[in-house]
Amino acid sequence: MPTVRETTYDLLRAWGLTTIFGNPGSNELPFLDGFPPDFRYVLGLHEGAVLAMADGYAQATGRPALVNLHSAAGLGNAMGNLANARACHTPLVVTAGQQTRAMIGLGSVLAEPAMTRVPEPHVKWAFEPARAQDVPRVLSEAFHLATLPPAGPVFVSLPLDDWAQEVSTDEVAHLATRRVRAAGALPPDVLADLASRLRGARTPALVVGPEVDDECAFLRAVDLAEALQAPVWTAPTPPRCPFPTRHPLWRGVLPASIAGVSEQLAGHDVVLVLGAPVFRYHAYRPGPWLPEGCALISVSSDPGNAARAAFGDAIVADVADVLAQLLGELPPAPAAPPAPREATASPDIPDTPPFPAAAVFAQLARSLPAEVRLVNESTANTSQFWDHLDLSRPRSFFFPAAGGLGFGLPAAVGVALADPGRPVLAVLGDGAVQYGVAGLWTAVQWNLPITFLVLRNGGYGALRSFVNQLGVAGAPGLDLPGIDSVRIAEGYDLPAHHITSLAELDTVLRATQPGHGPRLVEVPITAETRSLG
Ligand code: TZD
Repeated sequence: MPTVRETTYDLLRAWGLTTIFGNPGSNELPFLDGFPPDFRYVLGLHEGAVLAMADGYAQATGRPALVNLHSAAGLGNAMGNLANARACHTPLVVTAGQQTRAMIGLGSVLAEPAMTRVPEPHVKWAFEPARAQDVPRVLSEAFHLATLPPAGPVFVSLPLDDWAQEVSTDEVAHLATRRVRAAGALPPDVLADLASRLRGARTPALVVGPEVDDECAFLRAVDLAEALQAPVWTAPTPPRCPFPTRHPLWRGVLPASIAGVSEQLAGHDVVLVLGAPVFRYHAYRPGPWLPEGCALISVSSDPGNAARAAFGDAIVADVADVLAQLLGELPPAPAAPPAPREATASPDIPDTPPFPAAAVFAQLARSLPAEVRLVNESTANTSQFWDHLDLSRPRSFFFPAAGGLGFGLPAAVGVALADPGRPVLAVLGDGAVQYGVAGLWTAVQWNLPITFLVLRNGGYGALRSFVNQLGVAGAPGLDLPGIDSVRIAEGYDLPAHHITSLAELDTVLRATQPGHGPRLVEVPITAETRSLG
């Protein structure tokens, strides 16, 4: 009879989970024993980085990724980025090695009797198989649960003595081929009602969120906006870019406050929210939920989004399917395609550091290749970032969905691993770098086409803005003197240098190409504060 380990690798192969993101310890070594040559093991030097690499990989491919962590300690290190993955509905099968079954209850080193409680509440489901022979079926359950809407991370605890046990082929043979699918289109009456509300709207508007950022929904959302001739906003605090940013109907990102959303949507009688929570606010600025005379309907695959919203109607369904259905019900768009929106004017500044962040972002729009993917974790300047961003393809932008730092740098590694044919630019605050710095090592080892662009403003810029907004005075811990990201990168054997002119930045950005290895550049920027919603 085959072992649990052999059976598991066969199943992982059948599911396409041949890339494993991990950081090993003694509990995990029996799983890694005789690691098959058609699998690849992506080592991260800290579990926060491991989790974010897998998250970036899964978001960029649109497929689940497998994570293997070391006991409760490794799992604990990954928690911040697990929260980001949960908020972004990333399908991840997260596993951790458990002690030998006979030792779990004895308080042994690396045993955690409450292992399945460690990742709560940031997983959809957590389980430790009751017997070794259940491991393959439990992993099958985990794989399907992670993928089914609303997608998200799940957790399986795997005792180390399970791998060598034998399992009957009869028990597990069917697991490799069974298909589990969700059907998400609208029934006719619900579709007719939604289409008639849109047809009857005088001034409709769309708000799009991360569920729209896939190969089908992205293009259909453009078609729907054009068919309705409706302005489009991106939902607040976006982890993805679900609409082309130079499209003439795109109006930008909604502010992340109750009053801010209501003010922006003034004048619209029907607002259709696609694939986003209603809404993910950040700063508390109270006001009416919606402007006078405005009705809101949201469509999301997440029942939690639908139930949680404080206002508006909601439909739980697949956004890409609903878009296709609506397009069949509405008159097509006027024939002539609209002219693209003009690039936001770049500030006229001398080419000497420190630069305003807006000047750096304007340079990105001018210099980056069209197929680039962007990961952003520079928090003080997000509104300028969106003003200048020029993205027209799906799965091109990634940001920590729960607001937890430590995602961006390693997520860029996972995004590049997903498709080295699309180069990656990671825009990182000088503070953010430190939360995920271990990812630099993996980028170097895999020679990935990533440019890490560190914006050095010498502090926690976003918090300086919050200090103003919250009326806080004298808060410690906001300045970061004495960090040189170039010298840190050099310690990882990563080519790195300080940028001293925008012309030099232009050269680096243009060289962000497939086949080009990783590098890090640090750009001094001016410290600015912003309004937060
Ligand atoms: N710790 C974690 C894991 N996530 C967080 N979001 C924070 C702390 C709090 N925080 C923010 O929300 S923004 C920020 C912190 C510390 C400042 C980040 O500084 P930076 O970028 O240099 O990366 P900016 O552009 O200067 O803000």
